[in-house]
Amino acid sequence: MSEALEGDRSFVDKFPQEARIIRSAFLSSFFALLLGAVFGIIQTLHRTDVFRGIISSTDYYTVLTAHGVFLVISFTIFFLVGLFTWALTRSLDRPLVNIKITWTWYALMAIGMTMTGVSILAGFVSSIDMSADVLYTFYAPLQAHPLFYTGLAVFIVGSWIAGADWFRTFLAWKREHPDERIPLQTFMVLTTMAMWYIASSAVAASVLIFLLPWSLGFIDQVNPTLTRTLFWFFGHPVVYFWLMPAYLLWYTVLPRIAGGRLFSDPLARVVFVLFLLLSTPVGIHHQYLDPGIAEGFKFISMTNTMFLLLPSLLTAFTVVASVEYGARQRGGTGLLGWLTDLPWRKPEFTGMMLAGLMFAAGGFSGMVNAGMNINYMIHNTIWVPGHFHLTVGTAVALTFMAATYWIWPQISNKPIYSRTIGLFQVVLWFIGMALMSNAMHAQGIMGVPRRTAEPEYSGFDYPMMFGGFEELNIQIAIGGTLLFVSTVLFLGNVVLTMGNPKVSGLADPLPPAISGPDDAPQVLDNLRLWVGIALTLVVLAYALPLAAIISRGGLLGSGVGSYPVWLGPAFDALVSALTPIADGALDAAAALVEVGK
Ligand code: HAS
Ligand code: CU1
Repeated sequence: MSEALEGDRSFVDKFPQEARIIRSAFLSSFFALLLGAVFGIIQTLHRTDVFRGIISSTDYYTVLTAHGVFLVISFTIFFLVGLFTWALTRSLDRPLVNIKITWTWYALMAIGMTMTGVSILAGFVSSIDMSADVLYTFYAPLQAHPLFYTGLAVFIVGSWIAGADWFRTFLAWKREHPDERIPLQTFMVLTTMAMWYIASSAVAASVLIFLLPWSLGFIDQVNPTLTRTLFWFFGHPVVYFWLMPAYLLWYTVLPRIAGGRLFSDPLARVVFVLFLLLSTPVGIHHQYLDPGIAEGFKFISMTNTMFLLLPSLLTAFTVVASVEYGARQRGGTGLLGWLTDLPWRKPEFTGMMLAGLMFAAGGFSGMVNAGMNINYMIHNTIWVPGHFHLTVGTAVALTFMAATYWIWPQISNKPIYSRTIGLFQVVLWFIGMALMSNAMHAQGIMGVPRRTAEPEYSGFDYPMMFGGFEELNIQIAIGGTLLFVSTVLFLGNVVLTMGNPKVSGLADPLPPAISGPDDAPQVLDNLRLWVGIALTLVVLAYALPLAAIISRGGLLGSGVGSYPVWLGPAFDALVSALTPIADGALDAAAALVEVGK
């Protein structure tokens, strides 16, 4: 198996060109993290009325858009492309097919994100006629400057080329190893990217067909329900696009750090296949309160969402079992006594474990969100930001930071500047997030709205006693401040690490799973089959709702007809060109029938 052949040479010794691109992707990701953190602390202090002197209320939405886009699109996806490049190259034990293509997609993503970022930040400068205060869920009726949408399109195309780069490299490997099972990390990369192609197609269509032409003035209006639905078609699976790299780390790296091995390779494959199948046909669970979508479609989406809990519940089992195996290898005993035999002093271990622990809580608030009737209580309240700061904001972000302490030395040959600061930083994140997200959930149940600069509406009194609105605001402000400090410590540690001298001997090869790929049924590796089923499920879940939305509201909104004006003549021309062909075919068929008689 190529997975086991790494020896003592670190990743950068073996693949210096790939290591460079991975470092670049990580640094882009960390730069976005810095920007996101700055906007995060500004809005926390503003919202909670601790300090409202930095921005005006109207700038709040520019801050919120910058915070969201830089963190959930830029920080996460740049980290993902770096991590996947590492995982694929490492597990196939071969370089990428053409490093020029690799630099091309990286450049496209960087240029695209810069365009989008500039259009958002321009919103702060009143003398520039450009803004993009549309939040990271950029559907109509909010409208951004064309630069925002163009940048996003370029960024997404970059990510598509990245996927193609990895698929091509895999196919080259397959030709050299026709009889081998797909290495686990590569399997995870490929299934995640297959899911991403399906999911991102809808948002690309929404941007290119509707939002960009609308913002350029080519069309006067769009159908808001349609752009919302296309956004959420993408908007739910994108959360697994953030989560699956974290799962890759939990499955393949965390057991190693714990001193053990992955419990079951086949189960890990099943989990990634389930995500490929089920991530997309559930997006309507973000639209339970939208008018214009029939209850029945919402119910189907809810049912699919409940099935989608399965891969995460399987993950909770497999990852904890693998960590327990590691602890017992290190001499751990007892029902829970083994927990004390784990390497809690390692920031990479403690960070990932705390991320997992918080994800258990985030998963439960996700289950609450997913129930149609309970959702009515928490939708559009600050409960929802509470939920996603546990999931993307901790399960994913804290795992990425923790993993950096393990992976960075291997892609640079430089030891981490301070592992003690690293440990302090990950624990600080956990404490900060426990305070902030718990208080957000509690305020949400009181009805405190999300996405609101000053949530104290006049004439509406929130409970003020202990555990009430004011006290929870203090928890949010303290929590948010701790998170900001934690981010600064993380980034400072990375920068100081880059200044360290190079050393050798930092390789940390990954061991094979206890139950290896040969125990997994061959059909699991049949990606064509799974993509086929995934597409079928998407059609089943979305064909009717989309048809209903378009037939009721028109492609471009009511009163504009069901398709753009220029499509009318084009359609007529197509019909008149096809009619003779169809007539000819009918005549031929009739003749054939005659002959057959
Ligand atoms: Fe969610 C809203 C439902 C997971 C992110 N979600 C959001 C939004 C975001 C987001 C960003 O159904 C807001 C969007 C917006 O701006 O409007 N979500 C779910 C469900 C899950 C779920 C059912 N969400 C995620 C993940 C995210 C994420 C993952 C990011 C990465 N979410 C919803 C719904 C809404 C929603 C509704 C709409 C709400 C509304 O009304 O607006 C599930 O996938 C969760 C399954 C997870 C579990 C947990 C398993 C536990 C594990 C831990 C293992 C432990 C370890 C450590 C390793 C069942 C795997 C052990 C440690 C020791 C010490 C022993
Ligand atoms: Cu969702």
